[in-house]
Amino acid sequence: MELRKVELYMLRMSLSEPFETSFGSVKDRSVLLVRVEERGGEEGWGEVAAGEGPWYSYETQEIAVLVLEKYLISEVLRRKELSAREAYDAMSRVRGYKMAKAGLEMALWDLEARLTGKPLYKYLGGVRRRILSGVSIGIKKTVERLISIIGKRLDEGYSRIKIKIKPGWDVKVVERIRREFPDIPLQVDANAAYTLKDIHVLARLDEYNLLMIEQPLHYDDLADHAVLARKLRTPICLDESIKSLHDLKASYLLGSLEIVNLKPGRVGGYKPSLDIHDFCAKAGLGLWIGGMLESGVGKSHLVALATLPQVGYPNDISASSRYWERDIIEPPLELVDGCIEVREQPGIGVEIDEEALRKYLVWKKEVGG
Ligand code: OSB
Ligand code: MG
Repeated sequence: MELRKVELYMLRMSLSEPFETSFGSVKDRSVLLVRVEERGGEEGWGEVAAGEGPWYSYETQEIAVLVLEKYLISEVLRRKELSAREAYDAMSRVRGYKMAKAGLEMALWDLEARLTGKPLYKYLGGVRRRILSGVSIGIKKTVERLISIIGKRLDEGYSRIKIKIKPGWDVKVVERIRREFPDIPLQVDANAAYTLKDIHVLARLDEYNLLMIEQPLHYDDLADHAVLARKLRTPICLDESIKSLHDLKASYLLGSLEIVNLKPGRVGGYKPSLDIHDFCAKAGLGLWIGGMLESGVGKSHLVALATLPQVGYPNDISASSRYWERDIIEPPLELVDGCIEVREQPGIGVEIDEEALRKYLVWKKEVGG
């Protein structure tokens, strides 16, 4: 695959409702896209999952642009016969910056799949024609407001509800949800808001038949998660803590988790995601695909990843309309019987809605070439 150029697009989009987690609230969201083009003119698209500030991860969009421009794009451009599968290792001289790497690497996979005429999901080894779609709901002003939003999402047909929790917004909220909706598939995500001192609060969640508790403790603390896991019946799922296969192996040996929330952006792209997938399959760990409020470009990539065989829980991949009034892909992602149907067209299977792209565009630049 010989590349002709790499372009970065910065967009400014507006979420259809604010999203609040234990680390803050977002309403307007910048979106950073990577477009790669090969000699024959075929293109591939990727999205950098980093946020504007270093809250979920140390990575930010501004720094991702810098690292891509200064270090990563040149590593890829100077290798003439680079395949998508080799791209992650080709960037290994750069430590960290997984989200910047993933934006570029995943664009290359999209391009390579398009060149072979295959849908990306098949190219990755996926086996599903539809993926289970869950919805992640932020912290709300009141519990009653949350209850009404959950009701609306259930009416829309989502396969599972995830709510964000933090100290002071946890057991009472879950108790109220269970009173209203006793049997729905429900899970909680703390985004690292607790410590082992809160073990008694977290243990009370065991009463509510949750699918899992996601990232209750510090984003780097595998040991404390192992201690907590021994005290809880509810399975622990790790998100922030798993930045690589190395982290996953250590977590597995320690007993820190039973389930992995896999976000390709967090681990550096498809190559490391496939390695993590295969490890989960061998070790018998649960697996599902998480999200970062991506645009339709990023979400279409997540759909492809969610077709892999070990993925066994609903994913944080909701319909376009759950995030945006107007998404940037054609057609937008839609919910059908609690699922999103996987597209059979080449690559990620959707086209860029050029008019929407122009509407949201803040800047665009070509790098290298
Ligand atoms: O922790 O899973 C998370 C969004 C931004 C940053 C972190 C997380 C999330 C979500 C949203 O929960 C999932 C989605 O994209 O639907
Ligand atoms: Mg999470």
